[in-house]
Amino acid sequence: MDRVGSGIRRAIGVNRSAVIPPIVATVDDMLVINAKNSLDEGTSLHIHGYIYNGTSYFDGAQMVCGCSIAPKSTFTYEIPLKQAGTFWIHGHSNHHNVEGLRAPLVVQTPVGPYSGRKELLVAFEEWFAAPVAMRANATFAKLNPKATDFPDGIINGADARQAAKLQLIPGQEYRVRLVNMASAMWFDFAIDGHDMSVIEVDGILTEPAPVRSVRLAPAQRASVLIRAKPTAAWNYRYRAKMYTLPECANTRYYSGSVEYAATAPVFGGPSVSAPEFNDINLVPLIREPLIVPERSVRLEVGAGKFSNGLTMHYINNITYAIPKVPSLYTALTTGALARDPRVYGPQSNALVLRSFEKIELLMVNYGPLAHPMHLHGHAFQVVEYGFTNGTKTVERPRTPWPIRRDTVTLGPFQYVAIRFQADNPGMWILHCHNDRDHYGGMSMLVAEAPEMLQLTPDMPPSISNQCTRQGIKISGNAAGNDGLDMRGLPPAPALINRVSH
Ligand SMILES: [Cu+2]
Repeated sequence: MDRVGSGIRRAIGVNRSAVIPPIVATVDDMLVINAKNSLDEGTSLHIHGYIYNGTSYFDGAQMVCGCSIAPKSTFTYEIPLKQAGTFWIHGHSNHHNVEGLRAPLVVQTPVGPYSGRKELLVAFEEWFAAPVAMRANATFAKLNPKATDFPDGIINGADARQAAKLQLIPGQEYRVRLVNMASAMWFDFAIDGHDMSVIEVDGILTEPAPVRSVRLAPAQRASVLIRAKPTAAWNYRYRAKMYTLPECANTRYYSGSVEYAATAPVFGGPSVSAPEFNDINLVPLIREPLIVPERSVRLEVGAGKFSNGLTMHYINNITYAIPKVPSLYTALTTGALARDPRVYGPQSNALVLRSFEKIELLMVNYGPLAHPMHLHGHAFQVVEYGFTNGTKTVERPRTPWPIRRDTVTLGPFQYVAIRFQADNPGMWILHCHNDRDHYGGMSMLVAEAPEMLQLTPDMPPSISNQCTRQGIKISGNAAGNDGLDMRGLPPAPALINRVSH
């Protein structure tokens, strides 16, 4: 069905609704999702930002931590909600995320530094008119968004041009949760005439940081505190700017009503003055000292022509392709070889981490487009932003306790350094959250402590049942063979030349 705009294409909904309502839960709840796949292809669900400690098989990344849910079958996710904060659930198979299989997940905590406030939720999405397959095939010949390919904005499930109003009660303090569920669009959010302080990014609480507006890359979340006016004399507007990085001429400006009283006039004065938003300046409430890495791994992302004739995305010259055996089963069934990155196949682009290793990933982008890079299984420290073309100085946290988050902007001609400790055994995927880049191959396997995974208790039988139902092997290397024999898998195509976009 056509959600917004002029294009007619498939949208994936849930329970016969194209708009999937937010899920609101309390920390320590058990989230049970009884999923029935009515599609004619496999699907899976991922809670973005959840670390799935001990339950990595529920992470949902297709052919990484298990198989997708077979068509016309059912699968139950049981996820203990250990992390409070603002998250979202989305499809992690095929292109189901950009086809609309996505919803906010708010995990509240009854006691906490910012608990007890009234809450509002503003969820952003974009909707491309062109069918997903067409966009994916057109790939990468012209990645710069053109007018015909620029999406419409969606705010709280509705056309952003008629954005939902936010209702405020005078004198109250509000926590406004912001979720960017878009694939390619950045969103800035601001409210006219109100002071606003960031208190959360990506499920990590922060010291209150006054800002003029909040910037959300695709897949990022934030919470802001706002104090409602003492009287209902005026109504106000909130502002949402939807754009690509770098910005192009199609940037869209949306606004909605911040309403105190139905009949009050709209305040037209200037916005508040506050610092610009920059996530590296945020200080987490729960401080973890700067990690001193034992190893720094450089990851260069980009796009290029490959020897198979296609233009695809890569990390370190490898364009990701899913293996024949889910990587988790490879880790569980190959013994000591599970620590050899080659066992995960020529296109898994595996980085094997030792248990509790302190690691730095230095992500480098020589291209002119931005990539929202996301790592499953961790909230990582953001320790440095800088430019690869030497145009600007580097930015580092102003404190010894860097902000942590799960998605970071790798800007045009920029690098970003992130650090984390390998304390969460699992087969995690690191990927660009722009759907087109992700499925173009800008993705890699972070095989974290496979030897620890081999010691963990058995998985629920429902995990392997989904594989066997679809004829997918659950043992052996990426090709389903013994040792490093990759017969049956295509060899990784070689990068011929980089393309500039
Ligand atoms: Cu990207």
